[in-house]
This record gives sequence, structure tokens and C-alpha cells, in this order.
Amino acid sequence: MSRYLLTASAQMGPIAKSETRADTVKRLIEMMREAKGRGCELVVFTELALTTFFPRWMIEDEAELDSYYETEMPSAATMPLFDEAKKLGIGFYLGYAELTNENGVKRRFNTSILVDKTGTIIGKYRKVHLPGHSEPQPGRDFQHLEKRYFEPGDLGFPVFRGFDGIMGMAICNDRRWPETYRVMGLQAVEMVMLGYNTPFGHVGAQAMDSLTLFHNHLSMQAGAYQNATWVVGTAKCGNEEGSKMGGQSVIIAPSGEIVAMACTVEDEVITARCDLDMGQTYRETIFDFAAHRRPEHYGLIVDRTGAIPPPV
Ligand code: CDT
Repeated sequence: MSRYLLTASAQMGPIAKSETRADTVKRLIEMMREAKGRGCELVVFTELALTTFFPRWMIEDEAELDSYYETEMPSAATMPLFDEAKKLGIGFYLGYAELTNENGVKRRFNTSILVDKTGTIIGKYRKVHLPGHSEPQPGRDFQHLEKRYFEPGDLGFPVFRGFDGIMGMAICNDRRWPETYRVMGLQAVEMVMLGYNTPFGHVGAQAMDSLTLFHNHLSMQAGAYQNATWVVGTAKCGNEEGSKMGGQSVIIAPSGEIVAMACTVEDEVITARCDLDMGQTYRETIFDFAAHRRPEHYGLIVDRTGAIPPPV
């Protein structure tokens, strides 16, 4: 049996600090139209797709910081994207910075939503694995202050029925953690969508820079194969305000094979015909979880956070 979902990954080139939301939404709509023109029913945008990657800077002015967040979704600025999706009959994944106000207390999350072909939000995810620091680090050209500007997501890793399949979401650094995929794999996820902003320039570990793109694919391909799911990874990339970020957005099959990959570091749409039934073969054989998993031996995964060596 085959259940085809024509899917696009809409990679973004840099977003300048001076670029308005309206300008950015225009770029997203352009790519949405291209995806639809190629027959796609779903387009996956990137992490924090509406602004420049602001966690690279220490921002002390609260009003300035707030300006990077959305307080509602759809917002006035993003409504044209929802309207266009409805008009074209195409769904989308979108990453953005979310600011809520709960009983007078501000809460900030690095969030993604899944929108169906009628322009309705059918799923929401808040990034669990926040990289970087909460305090600025000395001697760095660029900071990575996600731990300062966001709190860890509080929604877990839910999956959603939509697009005739079982859909899951993750965001950037989440892709490096096997737990991300496995929690969704245990809910029989068929497609994991994720956006990423991955800067080069590992301070104190420069050797890792040459492996940034390898690790990007390695983690997503392993997650796809080991959980029998499609993975769609969409970059924001190129030279953004002097910070260089990796591209190579990909669509990965449940076999772990890359079936489409971006070749620029600019706005670029890649597409693939994803058979949502393809994972079934793996789920019934090598990764038949019910037959082969041994959770009685996995306790440390949830009981312990950091690695502790055995006594000498
Ligand atoms: N945005 C994001 O999560 N970026 C991280 C950078 C890790 S290095 C500080 C990533 O995993 O790509």
C-alpha cells in the first residue's frame, strides 16, 4: 500500500535584522506558492522563521527583545501566510518565538505549529532541548543565548493526525537527541518535521566546525531509520549578520536515505513524494518495537540526566 504526501522543505537564506515581518512573510509565501506549483500538500519552514536568529546577541532592552516574539498566532503579520495556505490548499510547519502572558507573568518559548490545508492550526510544539547558555560567554563573536530567551518546552513530544498520517515536530537542537525521535516513534510517528539555525564557529571545539554538516545529517538520518519515519529538516542558513549557518536542508526516508537535499544557502524549495506507508516494513521487522524493545533495561534514560562513570 502507498500513502503519498508530496512534501516541500522551504529552506531560508539569511534574514537581516532590518527585515520586516511583512518582508519575511512575503518570502515564505513565495516559497509556499512554489511548493504548491510542484504539487505539494505540505511545506516545512524553518525554526524562528519570522526574524533573524536573535539569540546570537545579548539583548538587555526588554521592548527590543519582545519585538522578536509573536504574542498570538496567526498574528496580523502572519495572517497573509495562513490566508495563502487556505487559498492554495496547502499545509505548513512554521517555527517562531512565542511570548505568552499568564497571570501577568511572561513566558517565552521556541515554538512550532502545524497548520492544515484549511489554514487551521492542528498542532503545537515547544522546543525541549535548548542549546547554548543563559549568560553571555566572554570572547565570542556571537553568543548562543537560547537558555536565556526561552524556557524548555512544556508540551512533550506530541504527535498529530493530519495529512492522512501521523505527524510530529521537533526544533533544531532536538534533532541531535535520540529521545526526541523515540518518544514520537513510540506513538508510531510517520513524519517528523523540524527547522534549524545551526551556526558554524564552535568556540573551544573548532575541529567540530568541519563536521557541522555531517552531524546535521547523521543525527536526522539515524532518527529516521531507527524510528521508521520520514524526517524533513529545513535550515535557515548563509551569512546572517556576519554569523555563518549551515544549509543542506533534507528530506529523509524511513530507510535513513536522503531523497532530496538543498544545494544553496539561500531561499530554496526542495520536494519529495513521501510514502507514509514506507515505514511499515521497518516497523514490522527490524524495528518492531513491541517484539524487540526491552524497556526494563532502559531505566537510566529517564532516571539520570548526566553521565556518571562507575566507581574506579
Ligand atoms: N538553534 C539551535 O538549536 N542551534 C543548535 C546550535 C548548537 S551549537 C550552540 C543546533 O543544534 O544546531
